[in-house]
Amino acid sequence: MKKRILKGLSVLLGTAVACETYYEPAYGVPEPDYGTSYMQFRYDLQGTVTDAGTGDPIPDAKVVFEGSSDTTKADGSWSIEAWLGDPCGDDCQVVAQDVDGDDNGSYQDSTADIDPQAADTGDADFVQHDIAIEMEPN
Ligand SMILES: [Ca+2]
Repeated sequence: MKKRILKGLSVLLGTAVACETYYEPAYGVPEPDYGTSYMQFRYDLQGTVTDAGTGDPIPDAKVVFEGSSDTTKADGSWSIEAWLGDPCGDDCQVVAQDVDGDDNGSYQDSTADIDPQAADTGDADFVQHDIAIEMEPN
């Protein structure tokens, strides 16, 4: 009885080892994957953030697009390069946030719909450089 179990085990183990050995080469050679998960669309966005009341530029505001962000410079300008797995289509938005509190004024978050255009040339897939975001003072 004990012998039969041992024999059975060795057969099982032998099979397992054989299977592993047999399949191992398949793991060592990654197959090319042309699925959509590897498609990336580059967004090249630029714009300004200004005070909705005075038109003055707002420095040090945070501008966010699909998880990528930039901080506005002294002249209110910002630029974001983002890579997305899917084009944002009709839902393209940027959000400006006052992240420095009452320094240089206090502003409400502002969301702007944008419409980046597919690029014919260059290496950016979608481009928009004239995104003007106005923030309302609190
Ligand atoms: Ca502020």
